[in-house]
Amino acid sequence: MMPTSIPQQELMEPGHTACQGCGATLAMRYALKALGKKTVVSVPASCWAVIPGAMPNRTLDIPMVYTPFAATGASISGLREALDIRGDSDYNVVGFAGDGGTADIGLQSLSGAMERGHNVFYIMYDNEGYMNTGVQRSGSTPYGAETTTTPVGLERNFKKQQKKIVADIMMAQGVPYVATATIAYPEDLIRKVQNARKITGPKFIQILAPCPTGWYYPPEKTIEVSRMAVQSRMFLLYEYSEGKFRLTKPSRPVTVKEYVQSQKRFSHMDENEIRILQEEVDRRWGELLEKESH
Ligand SMILES: Cc1ncc(C[n+]2csc(CCOP(=O)(O)OP(=O)(O)O)c2C)c(N)n1
Repeated sequence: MMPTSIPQQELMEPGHTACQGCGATLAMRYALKALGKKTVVSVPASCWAVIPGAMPNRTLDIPMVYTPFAATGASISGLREALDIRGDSDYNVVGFAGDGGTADIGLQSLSGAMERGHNVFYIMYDNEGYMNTGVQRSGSTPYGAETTTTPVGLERNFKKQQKKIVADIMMAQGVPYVATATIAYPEDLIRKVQNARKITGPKFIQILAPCPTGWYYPPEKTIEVSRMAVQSRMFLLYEYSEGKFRLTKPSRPVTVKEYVQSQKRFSHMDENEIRILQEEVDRRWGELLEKESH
């Protein structure tokens, strides 16, 4: 049973084609609960372009537009303006894109849509890699992770760059509503989408969506891994609304070491590499605490 604060309406049906334990399916399911039936979703090339299934099957009880990989921001801009001209201003227009489609190839299109101030939602489901095409690294992949384009092997060629955090970029750009969420905390996720609905203008939400296939952990551990990401502060939950910033403090903190040990993508990391990751986590935590105090 869902807690009563969570809308009972289901706009995602069973029978999708996602992997077992897919975090991205829950991200969509919870987001749609908060958005409601009057919603149009634009999805670029990604896992979510495949999850609804091939015609005549479908998984979503709302209209969905398939969009070129780089064009989610442009697509939702056009959908919004067209719906407004038609008098359908009460529809939510939502871009729902992966981290590759957001942090990398779609960033200019996203930034443009936000800057023009369209009344749209952009939801980035962050599985920290290009998962649909076989687990390649993205800008949003964390430091230390092994992917198929950062294979460890003898040269220890894991990802050497720190995670690019798109939500932080959106705050820096002055987007009126920016939040992060993850599927282990559905009430928080749904409340944030509901809060975003109160704002007329661009809204950006980044949802961490663990991926058993690409992070190499057993599928039944998805919620646990999602929770540990928050408790280890590897993924920080925050809400930035019209200039006010609020950071969630982990209730049962765990170390970055405990978090990385839960997934095989980090299994090659030595003490020094884990320390580099922990230091970055501590640095960013300090930075965001400081931001909250202003
Ligand atoms: C212009 C262009 N380049 C490459 C592709 C191939 N492609 C399709 S999905 C995808 C990966 C998407 O990654 P992400 O946005 O992170 O979503 P995920 O697959 O993880 O859900 C790629 C590279 C494409 N469809 N179009």
